[in-house]
Amino acid sequence: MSRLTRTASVVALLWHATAVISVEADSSLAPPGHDFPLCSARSEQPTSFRIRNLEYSHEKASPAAHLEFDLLNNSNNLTRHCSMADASFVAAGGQVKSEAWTACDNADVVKIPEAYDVTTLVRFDRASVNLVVNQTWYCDDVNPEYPIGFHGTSDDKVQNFTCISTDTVENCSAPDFGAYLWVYDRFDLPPYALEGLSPGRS
Ligand SMILES: *[C@@H]1O[C@H](CO)[C@@H](O)[C@H](O)[C@H]1NC(C)=O
Ligand SMILES: *[C@@H]1O[C@H](CO)[C@@H](O)[C@H](O)[C@H]1NC(C)=O
Ligand SMILES: *[C@@H]1O[C@H](CO)[C@@H](O)[C@H](O)[C@H]1NC(C)=O
Ligand SMILES: *[C@@H]1O[C@H](CO)[C@@H](O)[C@H](O)[C@H]1NC(C)=O
Ligand SMILES: CC(=O)N[C@H]1CO[C@H](CO)[C@@H](O)[C@@H]1O
Repeated sequence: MSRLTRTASVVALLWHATAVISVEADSSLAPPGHDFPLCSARSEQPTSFRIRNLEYSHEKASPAAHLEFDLLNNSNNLTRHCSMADASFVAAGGQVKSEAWTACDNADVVKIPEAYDVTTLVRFDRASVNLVVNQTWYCDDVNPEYPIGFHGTSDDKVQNFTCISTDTVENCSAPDFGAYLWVYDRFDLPPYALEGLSPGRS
């Protein structure tokens, strides 16, 4: 990376980091669900997502399809409403990139580890009706001095996916379902990282 590119990235990072700095100063900006009772214990046992109100819609003239659902993480009782449009959600046509991930809220994912945002990434293959959800979340319910981050994933063929199709649009929905959530990584965060209470920090 050239010095100029590096400077530009640092500037971009600092711009995004404004919110991060206030995370350390304001515990009300800690990631939601972090202090939910038994958050850590549940995340270390077999856990699950609950996926509700799933709807898929593709206007056939459009290169992208829309997918939305509510996602409850049963470890910390946190619900995310995911609403996304992406070309990778369209069936066939060779458009599907197997490694395409779409952020739950369709936003760009900014990788700032210190932000400790709950991030949710989604992959949906219309042909096989396979839905993969990756989420990163945080717990410090046992002791705020020892916060923990978790990476988990679910991978399911959506059951009873039912569609109404016209010449111009395909609309589909599915009944609510529970998805096994495999926690494939657990990582320790710096002391009090989620609280902004670290001694010596202002
Ligand atoms: C979980 O979240 C739901 C909806 O946000 C809320 O009604 C419920 O009381 C929460 N459960 C617990 C145990 O806090
Ligand atoms: C999604 O989860 C899988 C584990 O099933 C992991 O290997 C992969 O790196 C994750 N991808 C992203 C973009 O988080
Ligand atoms: C799918 O439909 C079948 C038949 O109606 C039903 O037995 C099954 O429980 C449904 N599965 C889900 C996840 O709703
Ligand atoms: C498909 O869904 C869209 C958006 O929800 C709706 O406006 C439209 O009427 C639906 N069309 C059919 C044929 O169900
Ligand atoms: C099936 C399952 O994991 N259910 C749990 C969902 O999460 C709530 C709390 O968020 C627990 O009370 C349930 O046992």
